[in-house]
Amino acid sequence: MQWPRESPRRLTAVVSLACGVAALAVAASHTGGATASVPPATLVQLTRQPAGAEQKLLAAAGARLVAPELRLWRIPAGRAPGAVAVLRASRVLAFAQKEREYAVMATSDFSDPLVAGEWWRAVVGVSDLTPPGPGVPVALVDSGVSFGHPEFVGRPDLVALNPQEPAPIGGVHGTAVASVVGAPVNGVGLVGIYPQAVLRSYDAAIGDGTRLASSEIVSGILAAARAGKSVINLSLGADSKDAAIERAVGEAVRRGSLVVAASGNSGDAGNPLTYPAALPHVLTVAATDTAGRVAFFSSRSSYVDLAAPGVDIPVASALDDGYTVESGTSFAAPIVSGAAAWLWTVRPELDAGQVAEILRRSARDVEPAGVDQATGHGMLDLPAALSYPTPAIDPGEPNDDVGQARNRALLLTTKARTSVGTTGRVTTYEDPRDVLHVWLPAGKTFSVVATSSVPAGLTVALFRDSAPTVAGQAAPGDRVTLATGGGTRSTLSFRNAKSGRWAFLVVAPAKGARDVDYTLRATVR
Ligand SMILES: [Ca+2]
Ligand SMILES: [Ca+2]
Ligand SMILES: [Ca+2]
Ligand SMILES: [Ca+2]
Repeated sequence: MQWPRESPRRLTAVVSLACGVAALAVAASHTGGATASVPPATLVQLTRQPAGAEQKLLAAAGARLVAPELRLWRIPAGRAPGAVAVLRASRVLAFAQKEREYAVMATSDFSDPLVAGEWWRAVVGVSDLTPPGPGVPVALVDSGVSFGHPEFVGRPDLVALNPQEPAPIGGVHGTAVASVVGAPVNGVGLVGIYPQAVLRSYDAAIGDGTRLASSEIVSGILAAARAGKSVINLSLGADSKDAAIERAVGEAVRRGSLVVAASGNSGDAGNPLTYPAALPHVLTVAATDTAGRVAFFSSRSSYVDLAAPGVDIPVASALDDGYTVESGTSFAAPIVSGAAAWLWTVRPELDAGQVAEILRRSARDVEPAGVDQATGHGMLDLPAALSYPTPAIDPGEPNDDVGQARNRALLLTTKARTSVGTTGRVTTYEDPRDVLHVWLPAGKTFSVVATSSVPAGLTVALFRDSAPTVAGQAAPGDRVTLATGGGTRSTLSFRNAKSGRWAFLVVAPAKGARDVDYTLRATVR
């Protein structure tokens, strides 16, 4: 289901979307056309004070001395090429460049008339921030975007990943979600959390635009993932696990994208686990209301990572090219997706896992205290995220079972590499274990020392290479040995009396531990 409230819940492989209603009537008006462009002047810096002939040349070209201490001159467009050529020939030119135009960096004075109603802006801390220019994209796998809506017509950096089903039926939900992420500062309607976001839209809706098939969602996630790293927003869900979507999410994570999903709107309707919200490696977003409380409909589970506003959110409406107000975790997720893309754009050295971890850890705790099933780590706090320290890298995800580790050759030690250190992180619900291939040479002792960020935080074990799984159903006989230790340090040691062979090293949170950062060193002697 897509996640506004009034939708009928669907428990089948078809995932549905729907929109709440309540029109917020607004007359959208276009701003004036672009001003005619004037050819830019040229700025030149001289290597020394100009001699007499050069002074005459500059005067004849209408040049103006901009900064005497820099010997920097501004030459009007028409005369510049000739003057620059002469100065260059005289070896007196340090550089020449076109005059550039810079945008003002004003914030909070958007003239877009509905901004005053966007109560959520202050809650997540963006009211006083200057959003960045285009950067890491937000990919929407949804019902398509109405490219003709006043917020999107002519908008730069809006890319269709497949043909978009036209309004009025298709595209209603997708257009609303897109506006929450990236409605531009254009004097019209709303402003999204990241107004210059690069938006990519995959229309995964069938027919009336309120139901999404697994295959279409998979195609959308993969199209987004193939296009390069992005934040993939999934404001959709169903309450049965879907192996196809799980694989697609895994592939998107492998390719370096961050997947964000709405937690679901069934909090007051039996609160079933919903997917993809309850898949590992998905940043799961709950919804709060205008009073800062968890929305009654917001689905609760241990998979919830953080919360964002999701009640009475002003959005663009594809039905009438106007605006409306919507509620649902569908509209909380894109606030987080836009925030993630913003953070990633200004801190491009982060990987997807680090972006997710920063958003979780920097979230503002809300009632009840501590990590909880309603809001996870708490309310999205973008200013806190932007300055949050960089967490350790957790390489090679997803690597949660032997299949992923085997297929991707996630090697820790090899025949040639017998001493290796790495960092990582395991999180009970988001990243239940890290599985790495290790080489056990004949007659040698393989050892691991693992240090965890919390006391007794880790289970470290060695499994046979033939083990079909190391998850809950693993056969006891497949486990070769288990680490021992107390405090924050676990040690594992195994002497291989047989011929050289591969094995799997498995790192998981110990019972009772939840978020564990670790460092690990493996050696062979
Ligand atoms: Ca706008
Ligand atoms: Ca999650
Ligand atoms: Ca990990
Ligand atoms: Ca893992």
